[in-house]
Amino acid sequence: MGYPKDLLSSRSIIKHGLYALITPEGLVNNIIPGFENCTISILGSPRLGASFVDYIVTMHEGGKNSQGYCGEADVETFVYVLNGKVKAKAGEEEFVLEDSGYLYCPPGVKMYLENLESGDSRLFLYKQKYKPLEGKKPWTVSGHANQIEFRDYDDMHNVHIKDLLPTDIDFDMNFHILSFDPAASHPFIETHYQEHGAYLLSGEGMYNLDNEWIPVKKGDYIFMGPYVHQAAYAVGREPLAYVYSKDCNRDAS
Ligand code: UGY
Ligand code: MN
Repeated sequence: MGYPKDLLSSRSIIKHGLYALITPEGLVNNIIPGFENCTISILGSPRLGASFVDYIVTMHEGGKNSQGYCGEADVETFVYVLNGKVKAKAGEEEFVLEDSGYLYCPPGVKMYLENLESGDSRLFLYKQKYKPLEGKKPWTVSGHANQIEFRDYDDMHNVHIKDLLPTDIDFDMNFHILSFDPAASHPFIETHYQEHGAYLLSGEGMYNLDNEWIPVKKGDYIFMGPYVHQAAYAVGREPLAYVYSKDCNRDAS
């Protein structure tokens, strides 16, 4: 995307272990072995204090990862298509993902991606070490978020949420989309054990991080570490919406 890059300003804020706002102007290209014809930036990672890794991936024409991504016995992966069209495989199972399409690969299953566009496709990619639970095993999940109905968030009619993965105890995390109508807000400032990595899909707003109100907008990425104060309200004419991960279904450790 054509974000202006200059030496005079940056909206990014980095507080290791606590939170980070990573804006698109400062992103650089990172080579990830196995990805061909792709421009990739690592966002949240253990170096920032996250227990997961998030990436923004631009797959150019012919972009693919022929050897497959991850597949280790204890690593789960998730991909969300921001725009474009990709062939995505979980092992041998094949899916075609267009805008808002996503795929979750359980531990031990490699993720294969191939751009089907003659231009670019843009993806939000995630991996995390899976926390096992005796007798339980998550499974491959795919869908398109824009085919899932929103429900009211916390009994509020102007804030909406949808879950992208099953809520079964087998899963140790979920991806959600949270959307605030213009002027809507969280009902309170949250402080909780779980972490988030959030990619802003639309709109503009103010985000409270560690009790500071910070302007944010479409294209920004936010890492929220455990317990950090967090809340948002939308400004402007479009809903403020983001896709984000949240760990769940496991005891504190
Ligand atoms: O699910 C959540 O914890 C979510 N409400 N957090 C957030 O939007 N920062
Ligand atoms: Mn939260």
